[in-house]
Amino acid sequence: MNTKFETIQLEQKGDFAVLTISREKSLNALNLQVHTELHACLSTLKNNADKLRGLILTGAGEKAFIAGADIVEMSKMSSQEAFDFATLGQQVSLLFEELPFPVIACVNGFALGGGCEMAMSCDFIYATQTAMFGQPEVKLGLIPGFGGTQRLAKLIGRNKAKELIFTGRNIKVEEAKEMGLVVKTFETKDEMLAAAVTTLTKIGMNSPLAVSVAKRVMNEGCDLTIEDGLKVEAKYFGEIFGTADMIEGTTAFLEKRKANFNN
Ligand code: DAK
Repeated sequence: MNTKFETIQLEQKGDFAVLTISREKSLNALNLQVHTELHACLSTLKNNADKLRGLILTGAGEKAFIAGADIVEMSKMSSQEAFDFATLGQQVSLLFEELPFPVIACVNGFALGGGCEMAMSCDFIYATQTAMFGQPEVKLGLIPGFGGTQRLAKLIGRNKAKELIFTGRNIKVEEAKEMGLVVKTFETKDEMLAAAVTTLTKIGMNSPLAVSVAKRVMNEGCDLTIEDGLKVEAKYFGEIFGTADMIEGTTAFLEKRKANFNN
């Protein structure tokens, strides 16, 4: 896998990888280069998915996860460049959802605008006590453009999302957790990263196929009516039947041993 990038770092640790946005001087703001490199990196991970069981997304340093789209760069964009930038950003957010293994956003410090949106395109969010979330785009005469109007409403409910997006206010980690945006909080970044590895290790002991199918069904089905969502669930439930992982999992249960999904 090509892991040589300038604005991001990909570090593989056994079955897992840690992807770090590395523009610490600009609080890891997302410019075109970050998006271009993320797109290349995530496409490679998607095409080599059999080599990984999970991904952690975080920001370099202690102060920010991602402080949003790069306002300096964005302010100079033409309408066409803004459209291309938004399209690439949206493709990146979809790539996180399409990866066939879990992705945990580990939020340290500011996750604003495009940063909050990037975290929401991961499967779930861990955060430190210093984390701060917000969609301040309306303060800049913009609206969220990397899926924030959609994903935030789906995650915390439309009314709460409207209140956050219309006011553009930042929220501290306690409120983000209370709203269901954040799953777990930690004192330090190191503690959070270690916990994310522990969680991915636990998930990694389950059937990788079943985890990836569960992710796909939930991403595809959760926005449908309950009837249509159940149809998606039944379709994939049928497809997973008779697979090597299903046979190993059920056989191990009957033989009173731990399943080994590595074969
Ligand atoms: N972009 C570029 N540089 C940034 C930045 C950003 N988003 N955020 C911070 N920086 C830079 C600062 O300019 C400063 O640089 P120097 O002056 O040192 O060169 C450095 O990072 C440190 O920041 P501060 O000095 O401001 O640090 P403070 O602790 O005082 O404040 C802060 C931290 C996070 C509260 C503050 O920096 C801040 O408010 N930053 C902006 C946060 C923000 O508004 N984020 C949302 C950006 S808008 C779209 C698709 C997507 C989007 C839009 C459209 N399409 C559909 C077209 C997404 C939009 C956004 O994300």
